[in-house]
Amino acid sequence: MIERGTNRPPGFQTRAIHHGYEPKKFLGSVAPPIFMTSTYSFEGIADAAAVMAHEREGYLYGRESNPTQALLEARLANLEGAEACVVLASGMGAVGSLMLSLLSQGDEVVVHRTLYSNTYTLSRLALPRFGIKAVPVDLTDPGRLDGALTPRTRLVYFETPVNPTSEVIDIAAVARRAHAGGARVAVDSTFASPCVQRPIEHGADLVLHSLTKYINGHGDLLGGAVLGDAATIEQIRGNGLRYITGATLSPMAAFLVLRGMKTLSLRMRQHAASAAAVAEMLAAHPAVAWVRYPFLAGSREYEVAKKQMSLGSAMMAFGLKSGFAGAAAMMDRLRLVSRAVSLGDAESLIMHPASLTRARQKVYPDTRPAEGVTDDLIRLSVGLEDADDLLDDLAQALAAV
Ligand code: 7XF
Repeated sequence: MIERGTNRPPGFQTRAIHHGYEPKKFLGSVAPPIFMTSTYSFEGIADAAAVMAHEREGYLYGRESNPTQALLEARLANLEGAEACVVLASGMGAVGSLMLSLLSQGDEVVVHRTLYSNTYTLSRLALPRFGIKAVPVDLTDPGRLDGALTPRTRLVYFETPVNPTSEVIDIAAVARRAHAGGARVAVDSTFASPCVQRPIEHGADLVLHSLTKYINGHGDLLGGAVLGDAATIEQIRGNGLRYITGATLSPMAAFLVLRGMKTLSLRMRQHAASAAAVAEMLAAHPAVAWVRYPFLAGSREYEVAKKQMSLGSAMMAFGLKSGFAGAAAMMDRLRLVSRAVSLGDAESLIMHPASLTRARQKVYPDTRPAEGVTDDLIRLSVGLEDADDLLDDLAQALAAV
């Protein structure tokens, strides 16, 4: 029998609903207010000076901070186990603000060879324009990091699980090696959410999220976050957000993310249960050549994932024996699963990166598939529909190929 008392710290789900908010400070309002303001007034010049010097709590201007954002930041930091958080207008707003705040001309950043397509493009095309060298390494083998680190390496940057391959990277093993070489580690944990994986507990210095995905969970806004130690987060807010990107999250979006987060652990449990059923069905299907899902028993991913993820989340990659053409044919037959980019929504979403990349090249000739993204790769974000309905839809679409 567990003794009930008042000393036990509240659990994840309780904190996702309550942390950082006291209704009595806001006329008893159980839902937090949305502060729709671009600027803040002061009693006098001395008062303004006190706020600017962080001697009294207060706000100056909406590009830098807002009380609704501040609540979201406090709650996300608490859930992630980070000292501080800054929220931004999108996941790319977070990636760009982080890179441009922490890296300077002559610096090097080691990146996993496969990244979300626009982070990949940032590392390949944008950072070199500013004299920052991005060095791609296959971090699924953490030992490869040693040969890539130089005295100029400031940062080791990767996603886990990786977009779109669903590879899993050993956070603790990479962090040990990076720290020994004097570099910091930033992990984009978007595919997992803090409910499933908290990279700081495994040695990462900084964590990024696209709030657009699981954390908001309802596919109705864009947002991003960077979490870590207070000094670095202040640097990203004070440089990146304030005068480099200006990528501010709107107060309305901050409110909606707070609302979505109340059900984060409920959703992740359902996402993961359905995804496991789908991954097993795909792995056993005669038309399917391969499946990668972090919690697929017996896989390389699972050996690493079980050390750092409490659930498998719901992102998977698979390929059909009929390759590129088969992927297109199968996807066109789906009735319930939506053909759409993005992930982590209530709706199941499926995409085929190779055909999207080919189409994009007509408008952006510089577009390249990230290394490791094969022509046959199909990426599936398993949603919250009844698992049986998803299994039926996938089975009927696969039956024809
Ligand atoms: O700027 P966004 O909120 O869309 O976030 C960018 C981003 C950053 N990191 C990861 C691991 C991501 O997956 C994303 C966005 N990915 C979506 C996707 O892969 O479908 C974007 C649709 S093109």
